[in-house]
Amino acid sequence: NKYGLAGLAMSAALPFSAQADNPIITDVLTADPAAMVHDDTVYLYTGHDEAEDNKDFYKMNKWLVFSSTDMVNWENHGSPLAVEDFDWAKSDAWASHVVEKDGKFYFYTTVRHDDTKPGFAIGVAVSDSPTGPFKDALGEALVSNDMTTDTDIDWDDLDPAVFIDDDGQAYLFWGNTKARWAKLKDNMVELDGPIHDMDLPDFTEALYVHKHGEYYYLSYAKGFPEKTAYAMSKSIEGPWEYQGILNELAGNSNTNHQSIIEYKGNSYFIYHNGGTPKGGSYRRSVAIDDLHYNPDGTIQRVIMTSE
Ligand code: FUB
Repeated sequence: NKYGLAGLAMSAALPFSAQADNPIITDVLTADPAAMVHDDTVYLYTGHDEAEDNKDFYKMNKWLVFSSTDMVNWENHGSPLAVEDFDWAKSDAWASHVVEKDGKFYFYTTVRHDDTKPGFAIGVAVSDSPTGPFKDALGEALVSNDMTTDTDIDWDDLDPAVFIDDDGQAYLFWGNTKARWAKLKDNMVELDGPIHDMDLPDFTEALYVHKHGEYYYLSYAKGFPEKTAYAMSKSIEGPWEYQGILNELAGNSNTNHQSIIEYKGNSYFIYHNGGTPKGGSYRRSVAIDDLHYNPDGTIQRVIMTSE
């Protein structure tokens, strides 16, 4: 039991949810979780760390997808998409996010552009099934860096997160060092209108947006090594009011990439740590802990569990 004896005593009084021990998947390395609830099932999309050693840098070539209907047992559906599926990309299957619209599934993801453009870019692939296979929707990047301004860096176009509001309008959030957002057109594969910058304290990367009750929540990786911080707003377009730290440093991983969902009446904070034997910053595994809201809409700090 992840809460041990103390947990047994607490569970009589507190609404803890059922879920697997952390890390939730131990037979393959998983990173950068992005979860989607569809048809009463949770689909968990992850990157796949292939580095042999934590002294190496990230070695990531494809994404994986898992599903669960109880947050305890996870079925592995293999790889729905790989870097090689984007003709214009050369490496780095980094963080992604998948959403459903009108029966189609859109897989937004970070890759490194081939040598025709500098640095990272965001691609989008599409499928009729949540488990893929996904196909490149555009044959080119959705967002890529043309390095036209003095402040452009070749790391700034990564870590996409898409939020579809109650009125059907979709928004793309992304960035490293600079936090950005833009509307998406109805076709989900073109930006609609200008790119906006956001000013978030000590922003690093890993933007994620969700809604609960009357509030929108913008969470992100802060500083480095990363903690997860969050801000709240009553409008998806901001302004965002900074609320503080949501999750502390994730064990022995420098990064701490979150996804937040509600499923069967409980809220979950999904992230990665270096929790398997030989785990670390380049050998990460997905973990899940409970997330609790206060009556005023703020979120309690996540209590990370490791067994
Ligand atoms: O997995 C590679 C990168 O590390 C991701 O894009 C970032 O969010 C961080 O988790």
